[in-house]
Formats: sequence, structure tokens, C-alpha cells
Amino acid sequence: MTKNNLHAMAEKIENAERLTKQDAMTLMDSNDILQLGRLADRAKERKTGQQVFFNVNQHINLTNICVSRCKFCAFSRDKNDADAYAMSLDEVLEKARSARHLGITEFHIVSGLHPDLPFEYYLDAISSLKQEMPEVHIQAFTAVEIDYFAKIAKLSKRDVLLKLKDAGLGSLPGGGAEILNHRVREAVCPKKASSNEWLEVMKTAHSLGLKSNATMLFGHIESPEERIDHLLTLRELQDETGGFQSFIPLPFHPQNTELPELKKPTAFESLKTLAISRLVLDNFDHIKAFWIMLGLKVAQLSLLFGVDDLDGTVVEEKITHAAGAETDQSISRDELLSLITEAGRIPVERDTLYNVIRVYNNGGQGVPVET
Ligand code: V47
Repeated sequence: MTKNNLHAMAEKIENAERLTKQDAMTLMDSNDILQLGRLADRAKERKTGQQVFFNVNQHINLTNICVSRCKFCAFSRDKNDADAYAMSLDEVLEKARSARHLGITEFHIVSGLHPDLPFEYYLDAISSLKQEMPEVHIQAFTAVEIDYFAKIAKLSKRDVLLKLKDAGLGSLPGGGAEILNHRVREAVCPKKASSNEWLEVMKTAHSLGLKSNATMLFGHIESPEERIDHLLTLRELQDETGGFQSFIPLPFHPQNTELPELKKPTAFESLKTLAISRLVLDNFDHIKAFWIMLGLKVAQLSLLFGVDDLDGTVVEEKITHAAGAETDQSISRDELLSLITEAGRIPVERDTLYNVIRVYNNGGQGVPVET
């Protein structure tokens, strides 16, 4: 596809006109990645100007034991595997306390679909965390987990969400969406929530005032058209509910999965996917780069390709050193600030619901300007 095809579309994007499926497929066919980036950056600028958001969160995975065993997942284990685990409530609280001094504003909790743990375990985990650290927002349980809880507890999705909300749940993460398509799910994750079940949970959550994110696992067996259809499905639900906060495209990592023959998406493919997501999802305010999966280099470049939010564990530099953390598992706040300012953008620390905590508009030198 030549540059001219994109020129024809640039006007549409400049006028903030909604792209059709045909338009989106034209973008997918294009190799003019710089022009795609410029167009996506323009669309980003309209939403959030020069600002790039980040937050300080702690990920907690309650268990890796999972009955679903999706082909793309290297995390899940069977109950009897040597490295299978399920955290006790004490362990959950201990983990939470260990990050208290980092000034975290969010717990991000996702786990396997455990065959035996009752729904009450998850309710207890949320209420204990809330009691221990009431100021920290709890973003927990993918739509797939909510659907599973409804099945094991024999409750409606709505009742599951209401009970979790009562216990202290603040919002839902965007995982488990993979590709919202029957063929793809049958092939790679047949044992978990279907596309419709995933969408139904999100719709219900939004109706109860719970915001959520949405993800897309790309670069495995899905076709370009299935990827675009995934975006269009999310755009349609967002038109209806307005409950999605951010969209996070996740590049597939084949190592230690049941799809080892596949290759990880290239930087080119990832940047193109992020840019197209920004252009098609005109009703999503935020497109987030999960640098832990994209890598820091691609994540930084993505700030010129429509991305306005960087996610991944952020810790103070002294803590990183004290903990001896690997740079690919955590990032110091200063490093994050320089990545953003070097790209010519203004770093903004946010809470989970995108309330601004600090704007670093002094070149990212670490002296915050309160807003
Ligand atoms: O649902 C699993 C994906 C997701 C692999 O909501 C894989 O803010 C790549 O959803 N290669 C979990 N991806 C992570 C997730 C997430 C991450 C960051 C922020 C947010 C948010 C959500 O990871 C799973 C699945 O789609 N995944 N295996 C893999 N081998």
C-alpha cells in the first residue's frame, strides 16, 4: 500500500471523522509507519495534548494455578506442578505491606482460574487489602475471572461484581480479552469466557459504575482482519457504556508457551498496532504501552505513535538498588521521567481513574509541580 492511500485518509483523521472498517484495513495494509505515527500522534494530541501519564502500582498474582491453560500463557500451572502456588491471605497482606513505602496508589491483581478456591477467598483478599491500605485503589480481576467466579459461586455476573465492589474493588483491568473472536478463542483459549461473556462482564461492570481497561493480545494466530474486528467490537461497546479508560495492546511472547513456533512481533509491528489502535479507537481517551512486554525502547518510541500512558512497575531508584531489581522488571521514577521528556512530552503521575497527582513540567527533573 502506497503513501497516497494514507494521504487520502489523513484528511479524515484531521477532521476527527470516524474510520470505517475499510479505512482500518487500509491502515493495516500500509507500511508507511512514519505517516501512521504522525496521524496517531495528531489524534493523541487532540485527547491529551503533550501529556504522558504513568502511575505507581503493585502487581499481585494470587495464584498461578489455572484450569484454563491457554496455549499462549507461560504463567499458568496445574495444581500438582512443583512451582504451583496460591497465596494465603497473610501472604497477600505481607506482599502489599512490602510496597507501602513506595507510595503505590494501585494494586493490580490478576490470577489463574483456581479449581478449588471459593469466591469468598477473593472477597476476603479484597476486603483485607482495603482494610489494611484503604487509600490504595484496587484494580482487580479480569472479565474472564469475574465470569469464572459467577460460574463457581452460582451467582450472576452482576451479583459477583456487586459483592466485590462492596468489598472494596475499584475497577477492572483489561486482561483476558485476547482476540474477541470465536475462531481464535477456540484455537488458543477454549476453556475460558467467550467473547460475548467477556463483553457482558464489561458491560455489567460499567453499568455499576466500575471503570475498566481493555487489552488485545496480538501477534499469534489472529489475522489482520480479526485484529481490526477486535478494535471495532470494543469501540462499539465503548459507544454504549463509555466505561473503558484505556486500551493496551500486548505483543505475544512465545517463549515457554504452547505456541513456541511463533515469533514475537517486531518493533515495526508493535508500533503500527499501537498507532492503528489510537486511530480506530476514537472513543478511548488513553492508549497504554505496557513496557514490560514491549520493551523500554519500543515503549519510548510509542510515545510518538499515539500512546499517552506508560505502564509498568515504577520504583524509586534507591529502592531498585536496595532490592537489586532487574531493570527489565522495574523502572526508577527518574528513568521514566527522562524517557518521557526526551520524547518531548510532559510526564504526569496519575491515579487509577486518571486523576492527576503531579505534573512534571520542569523537564522531568523530579521536582513536581502540584496541580
Ligand atoms: O490476559 C498472557 C496476556 C494478559 C502472554 O489493564 C500474554 O491496565 C504476551 O492484561 N505474551 C495479562 N501476553 C496482562 C494484562 C495487563 C497488563 C498491563 C496492564 C493491564 C491493564 C492489563 O497478558 C493476559 C493475556 O492477554 N498474556 N500470556 C504472553 N505469552
